[in-house]
Amino acid sequence: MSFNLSERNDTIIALATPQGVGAIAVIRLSGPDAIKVTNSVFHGKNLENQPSHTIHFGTIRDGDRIIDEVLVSIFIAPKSFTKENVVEISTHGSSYIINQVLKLFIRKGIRPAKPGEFTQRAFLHGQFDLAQAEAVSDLIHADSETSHQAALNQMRGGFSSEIQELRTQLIHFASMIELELDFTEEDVEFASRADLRRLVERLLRVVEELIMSFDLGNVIKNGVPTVIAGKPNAGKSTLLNALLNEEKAIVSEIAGTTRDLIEDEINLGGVIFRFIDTAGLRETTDVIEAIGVSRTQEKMKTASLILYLFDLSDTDLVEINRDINKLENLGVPFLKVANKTDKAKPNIINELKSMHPDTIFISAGKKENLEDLKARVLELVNLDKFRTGNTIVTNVRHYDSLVKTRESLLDILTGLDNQVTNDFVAMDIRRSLYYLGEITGEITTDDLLANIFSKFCIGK
Ligand SMILES: Nc1nc2c(ncn2[C@@H]2O[C@H](COP(=O)(O)OP(=O)(O)OP(=O)(O)O)[C@@H](O)[C@H]2O)c(=O)[nH]1
Ligand SMILES: [Mg+2]
Repeated sequence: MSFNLSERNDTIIALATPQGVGAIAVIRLSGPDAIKVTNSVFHGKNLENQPSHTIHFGTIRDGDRIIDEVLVSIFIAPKSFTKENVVEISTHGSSYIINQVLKLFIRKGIRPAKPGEFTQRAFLHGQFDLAQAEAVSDLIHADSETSHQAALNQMRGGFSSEIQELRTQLIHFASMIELELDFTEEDVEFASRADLRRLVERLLRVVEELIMSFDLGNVIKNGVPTVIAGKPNAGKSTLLNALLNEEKAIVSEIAGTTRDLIEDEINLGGVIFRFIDTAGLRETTDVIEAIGVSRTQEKMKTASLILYLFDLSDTDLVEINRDINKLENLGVPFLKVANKTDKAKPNIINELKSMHPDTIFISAGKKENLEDLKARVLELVNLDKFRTGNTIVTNVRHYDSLVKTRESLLDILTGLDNQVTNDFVAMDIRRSLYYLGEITGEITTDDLLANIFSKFCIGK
């Protein structure tokens, strides 16, 4: 997909609400002819004489034929999302009506919008920068409170303004050093090398922090990976099903039922968790099961959280202690979950309570005490981290640019250490500026733009 200049100046149309039947649907137009062409098919007031930000009742007609009774909202350039003339037509939500209206406008010379074209126009007209435009897409796709918050912060410019400010300071140094290049004979120093070093070190700290926030951002977007692990028959699949309220995984009394990883998302208190049911951990001669077991072990290493499940009806405390020891060495936070309280061996619960007071006792089969388990899961992921208004990088493209920025910043420092000549320092600074600019869109190629906006849906 590419956009040429003439395409950027015509008037576009798309359905802005989801496909399918609803009470109402909103069709949006943007471009110089949006109001004029709408007026030519609208019966009611003369829309071309109306002030911006007003709503008008009337009918859309194809010749004499009434297609629908509608409400038309008018936004006059530049006071609109795209900074162009924008019209939003609220029709009744039938796909027949929507198609009739779209066809009518296309016959009148309006072009169907490409995916993300409304947002792209907003970006091209300076409504917001690229990082913010991408946040619009994240916002549309956000399905939990925390991912919504992260996208909202980014769209409001939290992320961008931080980058902008650092970039401005660095530009200042770049210009000073470039100036020195013009005075090489004189041996002057407009830009203090000590100040430059301090700025670069500060920049590095911010960039490092943003890079680190990416892991957290990823978790917010894709869910906290939470592995349910334990011996065969501990009740792992039963627990997954109970949490999901759905028979997702096969449950049976045969040890070694689950072989593949089975996963699904659950929203707990506004945070998305990705629960992963695994093959029971044991030595096995079954080739397929062995592959499952080794996948489980891999998955445990990369998890944010492990639920270590064991069976109260078939428990060996020595074995449990050995497993807990292994988990402690793995370094991933874990919860000790004792399952099958409904058929626990005598005394075992009291013994466990004194040995491991933090054990959570549940019955996955009878869905007992699951609320307690959920609460402990939430506690463990340290919600404060998720709820801060802090800047969080959630976008792979930004992460990439930040990593490259870090490299070039480190190059500046190495250059300063080795007292390289000015033109080398200037070059490294320019490189850092370039990568920082990539994030906010000051430096873009058409390919990059097309790539970003194509990820939107039509009508956005
Ligand atoms: N009484 C009782 N039985 C349970 C409970 N939870 C699970 N079970 C039973 O324990 C057996 C094993 O359950 P699964 O969920 O398949 O166990 P698993 O850990 O997934 O086993 P693998 O996939 O083989 O590793 C099944 O017969 C379940 O019905 C419980 O809380 N109480
Ligand atoms: Mg299973």
